[in-house]
Amino acid sequence: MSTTEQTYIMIKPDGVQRGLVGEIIARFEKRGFKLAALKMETPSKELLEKHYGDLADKPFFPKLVKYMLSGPVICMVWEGLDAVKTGRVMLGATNPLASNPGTIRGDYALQVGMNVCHGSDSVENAKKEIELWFNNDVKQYKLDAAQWIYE
Ligand code: RTP
Repeated sequence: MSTTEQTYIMIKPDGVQRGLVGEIIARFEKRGFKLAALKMETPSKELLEKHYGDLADKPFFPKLVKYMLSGPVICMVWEGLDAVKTGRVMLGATNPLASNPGTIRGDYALQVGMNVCHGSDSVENAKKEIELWFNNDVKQYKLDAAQWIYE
């Protein structure tokens, strides 16, 4: 059992503008994940084009980059058991219309182009994204509550 898996979670400009930062952080904290890195950033076009590089051929790519450039974002690394997969479940489906109630997008979003948050879709991509956004500068510390979270 690996309790040290890390995922990159980002609150997009609409999430910041709508005051959802505290709510999203609270969900990850309450679930039992450990916060390993956190910052607010106004990303450059170059950084976003790298982050979304695999979508460069998609018709919505220019719109996506414009959206992500529209305001500051919150960048986070969360750590814990199955952090990548569980993080995606907590975010909900990419298109909020398909997101279950109880997920972040299912509770707070209506359209795919304003879907509040990003979460790494694989352990491999999480590693790349943590390097890209944090240059791997994540904190290592013991979460004392872990003894009440893991059997
Ligand atoms: P994310 O990377 O933001 O967590 O999203 P995802 O993996 O769930 O979805 P992905 O396919 O990687 O798409 C990245 C983001 O692009 C926007 N998008 N717009 N048809 C559209 O207009 C469209 N499709 C995707 C969304 O903001 C999506 O989160």
